[in-house]
Amino acid sequence: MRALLRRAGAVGAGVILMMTALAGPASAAEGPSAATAREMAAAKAANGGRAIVPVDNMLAAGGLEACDSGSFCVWVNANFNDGPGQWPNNSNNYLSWSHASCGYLNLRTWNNCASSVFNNGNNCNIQLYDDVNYGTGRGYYNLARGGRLANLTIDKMSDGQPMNDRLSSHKWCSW
Ligand SMILES: [Ca+2]
Repeated sequence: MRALLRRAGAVGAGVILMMTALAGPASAAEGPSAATAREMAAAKAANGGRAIVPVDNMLAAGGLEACDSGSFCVWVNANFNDGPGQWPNNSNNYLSWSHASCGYLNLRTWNNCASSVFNNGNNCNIQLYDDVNYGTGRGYYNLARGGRLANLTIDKMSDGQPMNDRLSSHKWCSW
């Protein structure tokens, strides 16, 4: 009986370990912005309730200027934060392009992850798609050369729905 109880205890510990392992990706999926917000709140509390002014060059790291000339760029968060993922060429499936902070629900890829975008191309407009393989049926968006969208929750695709966390492929010079 005692041995059985010990074994049950071991199984219980195993379950707890498994749950801990599962909690890892879930907390990572909330992205750096939530973590940053928590850190800012903690810093503000530690500073006697006075707001902490972010260091500009820290926020700029990975921002708009990190997008290479000639590339189409995407970021995990609004305002060109956390990225960029960038492509000088077409991409027919963002599942092929990994980015850890996109979270496990997106298989840690750029698929359905972008929240701000920049067409830093040298020659062409670009068409963005909800679907893979440049499919227009689920919604697309025409972005002119030089065009940048800082918050995809307010930009709507052809189906009238916001573009945030939907992009799955893009094609240059297509409209
Ligand atoms: Ca999609």
